[in-house]
Amino acid sequence: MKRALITGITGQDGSYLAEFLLEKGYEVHGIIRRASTFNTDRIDHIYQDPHRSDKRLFLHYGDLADGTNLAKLLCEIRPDEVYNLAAQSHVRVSFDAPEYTGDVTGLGTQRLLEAIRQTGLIEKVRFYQASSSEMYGKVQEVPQTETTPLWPRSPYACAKVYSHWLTVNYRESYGLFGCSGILFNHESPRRGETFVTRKITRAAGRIKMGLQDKLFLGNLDAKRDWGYAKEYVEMMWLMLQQDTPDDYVVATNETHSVKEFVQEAFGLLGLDWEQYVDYDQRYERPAEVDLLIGDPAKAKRQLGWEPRVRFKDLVKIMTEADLELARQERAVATAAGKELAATR
Ligand code: NDP
Ligand code: GDR
Repeated sequence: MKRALITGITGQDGSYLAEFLLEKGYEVHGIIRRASTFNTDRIDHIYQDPHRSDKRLFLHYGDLADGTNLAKLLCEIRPDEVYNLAAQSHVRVSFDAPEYTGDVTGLGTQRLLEAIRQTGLIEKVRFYQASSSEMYGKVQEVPQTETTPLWPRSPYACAKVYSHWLTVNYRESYGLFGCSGILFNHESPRRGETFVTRKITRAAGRIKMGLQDKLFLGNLDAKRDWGYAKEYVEMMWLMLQQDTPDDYVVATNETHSVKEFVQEAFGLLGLDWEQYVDYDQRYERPAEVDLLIGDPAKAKRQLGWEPRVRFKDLVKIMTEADLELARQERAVATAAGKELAATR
C-alpha cells in the first residue's frame, strides 16, 4: 500500500486530494494545525474512527513553521509521496502579512524539503509542490505556459516563486523526484469564503434567500482562468506517477472577468447583480494581476489530462451548492426564531 503525506489537508485541495488518494487505496497522512476551534470541516466526512483496524487516514499536528516537527513526522511516516499544499494562500492578505506569508508559503517549503533531505528520504520520496499562476503576475505572454517568464506581483506570489525554484533546485542538486504543478485558479463548493468566486456564490444564495442585502467587491475587471478543484487534484497525483519529474501548467485555457462571474452566478438565480453589488476599495490589491489564461497543452500531451468542467458548469455547481446552504441557514434561523417566540 502506498503512503502519502499531505500538508494543507484541511484546505480545499487537501480535502479533495485526500478523498482521491483514499479511493486509490493509499494510506493517507495529513498535517493539521492546532487551533482553538475545529478546523477539519472539509475532511470530517472521511475521518475514520482511530480504533478501526483498517483505518487509512491519519492526522498529525504540525506546522510548516516548525521544521523539527516536520522531520519527526517524516521519520515516523516514511511516505512514498509528499504533497505540499499548505500555505497562507490569500493574495490580498499577503500584503497585510508579508513576513508571515514569506515564512509559511516560502520558507515552509524549504523546511519541508530540507527535512526530506536530512532524514535520508530524498531518494524514496516523490514530492509535489503547489505552484501558482500568480507567479506569472504582470502580463508578458498569453496564454501562459511552463516557459512564460515569472513576474510576481504580491508577497504571496514572491513566496511561491521561491518555493517553485527550490523544488527545481532540489531536483537538480540532490536528484529529488520533485514536480511543480502551476495551477491556475480552481474553485468548488469547498473554496474558502473570502476568495472571490465563493464570496460571490455565497452572497447570491444568501440574497436569494433573503439573508443578505449587498455584496461588496473590489476590482471587477481582473480576468482569471477558473477550473474545478476536484479535477485539478488528479493532476497532482498524475505528475508523481511518471518516469521523470517535471513541471506542468494546469488550466482550462479560458478566461473570464470577475464581473462575468458575478453576472453568471446572479443570473442563474434570476437576480439582477447590479442591484446588489457595490464597490469597496478595501478589496483592491496594491498591485493587481490583470489577466491569467493558461495553456494546459503539455499536461494533455504528456499525461493525457484535460479539464472537463468549464466556466459555466463551475459557476452552476457552486451557485447551486450555495443556494442549498443558504436554504439550510434560513431553515435554522426560522426554527430558532420559532423557538424564541415560544419562550416569550
Ligand atoms: P486553502 O487556503 O484552502 O488551504 C490551505 C491549507 O494550508 C489549509 O489546510 C491550512 O490549514 C494550511 N496551512 C496554512 N498555514 C499553514 C501552516 N503554517 N502550517 C501548516 N499548514 C498550514 O488553499 P487551497 O486548498 O485552495 O490551495 C492549496 C495550495 O495550492 C496552496 O498552497 C495554494 O497557495 C496553492 N494554489 C491554490 C490555487 C487555487 O486556485 N486554489 C491555485 C494555485 C495554487 P488551516 O485549515 O488550519 O487554515
Ligand atoms: P487570486 O484569487 O488572488 O486569483 O488567488 P481571489 O479569488 O482572491 O481573487 C481573484 C480576483 O478577484 C478580484 N476581486 C476580489 N478578490 C477577493 N478575494 N475579494 C473581493 O472582494 C474581490 N473583488 C475583486 C481580485 O482583485 C483578483 O483579481 C487565488 C488563490 O487561491 C491563490 O492561492 C492561488 O495561487 C491563485 O488563486 C491562483
